[in-house]
Amino acid sequence: MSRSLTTAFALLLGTSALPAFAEGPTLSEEAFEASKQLYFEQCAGCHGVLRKGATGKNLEPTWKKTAKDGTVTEGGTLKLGQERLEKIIAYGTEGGMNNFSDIMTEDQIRDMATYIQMDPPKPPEMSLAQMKETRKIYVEEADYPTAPLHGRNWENFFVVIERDVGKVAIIDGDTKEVLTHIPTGYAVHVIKASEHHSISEPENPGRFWYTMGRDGKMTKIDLWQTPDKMLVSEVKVAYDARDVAISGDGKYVIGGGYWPPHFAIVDAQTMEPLKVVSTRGVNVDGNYVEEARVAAIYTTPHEPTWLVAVKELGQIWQVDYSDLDNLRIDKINTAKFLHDGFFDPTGRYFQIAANASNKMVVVDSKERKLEALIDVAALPHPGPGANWNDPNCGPVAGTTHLGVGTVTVWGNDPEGHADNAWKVCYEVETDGPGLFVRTHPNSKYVWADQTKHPDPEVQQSVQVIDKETGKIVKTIQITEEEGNAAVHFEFNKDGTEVWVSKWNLKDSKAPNGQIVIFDAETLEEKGRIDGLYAPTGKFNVYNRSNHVT
Ligand code: DHE
Repeated sequence: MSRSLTTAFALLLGTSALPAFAEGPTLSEEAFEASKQLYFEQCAGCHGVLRKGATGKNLEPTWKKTAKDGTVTEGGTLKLGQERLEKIIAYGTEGGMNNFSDIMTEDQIRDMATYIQMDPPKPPEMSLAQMKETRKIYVEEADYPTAPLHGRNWENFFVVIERDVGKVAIIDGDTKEVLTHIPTGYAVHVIKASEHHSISEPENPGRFWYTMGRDGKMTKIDLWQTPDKMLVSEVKVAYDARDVAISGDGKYVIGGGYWPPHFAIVDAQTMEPLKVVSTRGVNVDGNYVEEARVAAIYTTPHEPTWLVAVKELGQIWQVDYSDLDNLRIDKINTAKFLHDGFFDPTGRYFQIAANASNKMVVVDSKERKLEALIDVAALPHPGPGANWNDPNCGPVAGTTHLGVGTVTVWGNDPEGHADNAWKVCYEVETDGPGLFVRTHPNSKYVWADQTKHPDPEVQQSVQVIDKETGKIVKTIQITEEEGNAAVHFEFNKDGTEVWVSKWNLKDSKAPNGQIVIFDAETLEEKGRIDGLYAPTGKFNVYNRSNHVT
């Protein structure tokens, strides 16, 4: 790990001294610091830096919870004890937690089990002034080209996350050439483009891309530049973050923090931070939440707003960017814990997973209100999501689940098919729990991965569902190489190809990852793009800037 990255983590993780214990589990200072860093890298995303739990369980030494109906429950890692905790970390759980025996050494597992029985250190805050100091400009605005500097079909470029080396690759979707590997934040999570918008849209939607690293670093990429100059600027808006979005008019970028729990609004042209808003608050159950993290953020296609999912509050905040000084935020009560979502084909309804509630939440961005809650299977996780037409239910959408091998499909056309709207149309049983589902309007099929299944053979294969019959028509083994998983899909611009990542989880800093390309019609493999570093998410320029889901 680089020195600057280590410093960034040290900052995130706080400098509080080793908690003193009269009795009870304890670690040497060195082991405590190492576990603190490993916890951030591997555990904090699901369990939270303060360990109060979200996608994963609460990991405080002791906790007491009061439900809405007044029922009190108690628990904690101290109660579970060293031996049980080591087993859970090593082998995972049936509830969807990964096994870490492949990722952590035995000593690391032992120390982690002890670390989580000690009080969590609290990380520092980040002010607007601190964000401003981190801004870097690599290409001056005056040097932005007025037309693409390469003769390539940039609307069919793919922007690909190379997770473990902190880079994104730009791949020409026509020629399959990897044009460049751009340095970004650590383990970029989401990348978004400027998009078409019905009220006021940016010039050349899809030209500028903004990445969000897990370390809160946002980078701006210009696809009209020559590959060596595509990185134009960057700024850090948090210590730990996941999502980013651009305003419909292309003027602002919003970045959401896991820690500090806030969102920051940045000038999309200059990357100058303009405003920071805390997301701490009172959740849908009436309890104050300090670690109220920002999960998905989306631009609403027909309103001058963003939807900001405040995970632990169970609220979607509809943030109106038309007047930053008098920021209007409509706080929409939904369900916990909000995670990932996607719009319906009209761009009015936002469908997002509340994974701890086993529900899909639907928000009406026109009325700025909750539209529906749909009961689905355990831990829904749609990723980019999929919308299509079903012969019986009309327009539908689907999600994979982290907890179970099921794709749930629901009606999503309240205007044309009111009887089916926001009701489950059917479920498809897959071989294993997955992370991502995806389709394209020109394709007959919906693709689902099974990355969360502990059995390598299942984890390495994906399943294809026929939109007409709702049945699985093909299971495709992407790889049989040990330590590799198949993950995430993206179609090319015209929907004739499906790109799947082969992600080497064990040796993730080497250029041994691949993108495997399939013919979207015949489902036959067309070829592989080699030389990629831990490729995970892939984003096609045309599809993402034109709301093709
Ligand atoms: Fe993700 C999207 C959070 C683990 C790859 N992930 C998102 C989004 C959030 C999120 C909030 C945005 C959703 C949206 O825009 O609708 N992800 C988290 C976590 O908190 C979690 C559970 C644990 C963590 O520590 O981060 C987590 N995610 C993972 C992974 O393990 C994956 C497979 C690899 C990785 O990078 O760690 C992963 N997440 C992705 C990808 C997307 C994503 C590729 C974008 C999907 C898309 O096509 O839009």
